[in-house]
Amino acid sequence: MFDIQIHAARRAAVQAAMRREGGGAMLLPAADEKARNADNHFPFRQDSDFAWLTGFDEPEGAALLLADPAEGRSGLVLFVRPKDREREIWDGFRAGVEGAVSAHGADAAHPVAEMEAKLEEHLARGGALWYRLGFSREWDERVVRIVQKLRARVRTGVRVPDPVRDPASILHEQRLVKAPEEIERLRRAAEITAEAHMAAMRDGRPGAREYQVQSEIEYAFRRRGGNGPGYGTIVATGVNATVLHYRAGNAELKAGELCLVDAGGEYGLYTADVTRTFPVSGEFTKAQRKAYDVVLAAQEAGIAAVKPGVTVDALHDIVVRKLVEGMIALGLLHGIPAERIADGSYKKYYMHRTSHWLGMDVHDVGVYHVDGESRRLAAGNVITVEPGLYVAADDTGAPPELRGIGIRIEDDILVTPEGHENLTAAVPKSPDEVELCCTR
Ligand SMILES: [Mn+2]
Repeated sequence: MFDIQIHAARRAAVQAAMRREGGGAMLLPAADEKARNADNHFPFRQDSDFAWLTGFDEPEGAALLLADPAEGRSGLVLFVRPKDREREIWDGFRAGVEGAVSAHGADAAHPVAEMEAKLEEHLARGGALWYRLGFSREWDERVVRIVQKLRARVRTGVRVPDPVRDPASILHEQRLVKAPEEIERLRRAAEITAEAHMAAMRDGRPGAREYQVQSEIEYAFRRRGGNGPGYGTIVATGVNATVLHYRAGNAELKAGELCLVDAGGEYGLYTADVTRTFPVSGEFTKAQRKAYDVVLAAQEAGIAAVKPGVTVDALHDIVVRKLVEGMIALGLLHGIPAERIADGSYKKYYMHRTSHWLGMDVHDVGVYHVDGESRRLAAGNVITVEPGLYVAADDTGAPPELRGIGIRIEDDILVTPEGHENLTAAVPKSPDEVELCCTR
């Protein structure tokens, strides 16, 4: 992950925030290996919170972070898989309890087999337990068991964690503001993703299948040292582009169709999230270009507005306004923009939100509302701007040449002190650039 000092500094900041809120201990489970079928597992991906805090990249176990460690101690306790010569021959290196202490800055480490008993010891001091309920049933039950065991011992002087608080209010607030080393990872993810999208435009020709375009994209991710896609790659040609969560299937790309690609490469646990829509033939029809220009104008207006202090809702409103003006110009809606915005009829063609946070998770952590109001952007936030226009194939109210097309354009925007920086600006976007890339 990152240098050990970076994770140590993050933990110190989290501990300081915990102390401001009354202290206690934060319990973060590591990700487990997930079964795919029979005795096969999905490729391992560490839990983002756990990885952000510890930098420890092995499955199973947990981290316990004490708000108030003794002088000279880090306050980090790790529960890890123990060294096991036999298992390491089959599955690879394990840091073990020694490595968790020497290489990862833990005060102490214990094998996972002792986790429950050791957690009980650590949590017998009372105080807040920062633990995210409702994420893993197995972990929820473990925490309940520990609390029950401690309660049964209260007459011996032990205390019970109280209250149980969501670590998100501390951890996710910090993850929301990206540090320079995180922005560097996002830049690498963006670079790899730009190459992948250009490959898709180049190879997404008539006769190609969606899965072939997907394979070009994911080849580009991996070839450049990325982990692979940060989320399920969408390659949707023709009417498939009107299905918002369509994955790459086996449909054939046909001349005259638009192909929508929503794909982002993950690099060092940070992911890009980019959507482009290109003409399979290499050339937009007149009607397609008009519709494309509507989405592009909305997206550019949204990006232009990104700066510290602007709310997430304000971005959405700017984008919706532009889209609705365009929908009227295209003959999809009638009347005046303010009325169509007020009655929500545009949602037939644009039904999703414009932005989400981006980082280690594609829909990254961080609340969108603060004190009941839309959150204001701050320097270091990374947000997507992704307007779309989707016309159902059977929409008899729409001009025939627009039926069955889906267009979305999405970039990853870093909020800077001065305004913003488009991290994914290298991915061709103007219709001329896109056409050029398609025919190269
Ligand atoms: Mn997105």
